[in-house]
Amino acid sequence: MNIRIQNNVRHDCIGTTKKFRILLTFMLLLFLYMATVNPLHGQSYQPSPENLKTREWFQNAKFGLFIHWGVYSVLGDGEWVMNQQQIPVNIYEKIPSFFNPTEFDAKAWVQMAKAAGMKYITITSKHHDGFAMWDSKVSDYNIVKRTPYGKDVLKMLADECKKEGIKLFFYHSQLDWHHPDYFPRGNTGGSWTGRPESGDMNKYLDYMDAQLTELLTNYGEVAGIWFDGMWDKKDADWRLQKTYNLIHQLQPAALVGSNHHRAPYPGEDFQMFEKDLPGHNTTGFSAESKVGTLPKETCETINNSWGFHLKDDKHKSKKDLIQYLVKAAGYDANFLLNIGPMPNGKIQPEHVALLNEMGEWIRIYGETIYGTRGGPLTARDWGVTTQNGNKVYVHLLKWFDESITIPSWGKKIKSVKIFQDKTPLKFSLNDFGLSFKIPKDKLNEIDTVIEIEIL
Ligand code: H79
Repeated sequence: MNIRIQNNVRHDCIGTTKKFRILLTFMLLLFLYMATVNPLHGQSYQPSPENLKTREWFQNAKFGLFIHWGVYSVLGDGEWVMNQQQIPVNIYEKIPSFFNPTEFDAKAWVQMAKAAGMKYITITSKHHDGFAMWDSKVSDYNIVKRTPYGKDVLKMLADECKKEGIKLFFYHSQLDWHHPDYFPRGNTGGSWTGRPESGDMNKYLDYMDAQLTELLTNYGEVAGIWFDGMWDKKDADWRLQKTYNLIHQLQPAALVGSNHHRAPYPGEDFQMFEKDLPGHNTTGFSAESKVGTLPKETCETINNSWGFHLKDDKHKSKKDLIQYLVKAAGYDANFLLNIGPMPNGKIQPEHVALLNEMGEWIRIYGETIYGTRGGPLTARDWGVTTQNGNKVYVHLLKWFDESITIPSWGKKIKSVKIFQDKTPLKFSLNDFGLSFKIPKDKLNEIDTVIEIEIL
């Protein structure tokens, strides 16, 4: 009886193994099928060594300047004005003839970014209105052919950035309210644009790839392409792999990122979060977004607009902006801070002043931001931590008491100091965590930075 039972058991075991093997083979075949057929998720992507080097530079850089500049600035109503005011293509096409930014000074822009402590610039090559801000040969809907200004601002900026050691990214809109082949149309840029009720999306994507080829061929080293607009047609075939491969072939070191508010697709090298820290969703854009393992960036506006907005005076404060930079670093992300230059090529003086104030702060505290990674403790109500080697920086963004206990993270502590003047602080590692005392006069309204040396 015992033997029979044992036999039965053994027999059953063999059955299970066989079933398991069949299931395994099936899953392997399914995986191979997905890998070859699924155009988005199945492709394996191996970033080149140059690309990995740029990723590391990017993570160390921490702070960049976002620039939204296009012919829309003439109307002073933001970069969405064409859609918001439902201006048909044939009327919108009149705007470039008024765009004459005679005060544009690439040197002044780059100096401003440097003075703010920014290490890179991301500028709109083409926004949703479809207007090219460079000397494109693929279409004459561009700054050189259609504006009285007639000069290639991207070229001037690229040359200046190169001279000054600032890296340059191009923001490029996949969504296009102007091109007739952007069809079927998405959720924006509807029939009011006056475009034909037919078109060939593949032709549009060929056009986009041709324009990207220009940007990645004629403007020297490009740090990356910052895509936006896929969300306009969520289920379209965007031929991502073809476009991403093209970019990686033309400039292997360039990073690809896309503001599609989803988990990254193969071929992407960094992940961005619009107006939110990674994992947050105050805007409602990031509901489907999953925080991945790629280098991260969060972008935010200096007032409430991306493109120049005449009536927008909701400028953020110096404190808001510095604290956002610090929080981003604590979340292991870069901060890409946006300004929208005016139609004359100048930047609003309030914005220049704010950037200068950020620069003053970062000249003192840069060591606690640049080159760091998110620290051992995730964000808390009181602030965040950053880390570089054996130094951990505790950024107290909201703390008014003379002592604090933070969770310990299993490291022995060599010293605890006020970062700015190296005042040593009394500390103790105890059952509740790491406690230290901060003299009241050392508490800083923006960020009390504590430097902890670990063993
Ligand atoms: O390029 C910037 C925006 O133009 C673009 N992404 C950033 C980086 C963007 N596209 N969509 N959105 C941001 C979110 C959409 C916001 C909208 Fe609206 C709310 C579109 C219409 C209502 C904001 C407010 C834009 C126009 C009015």
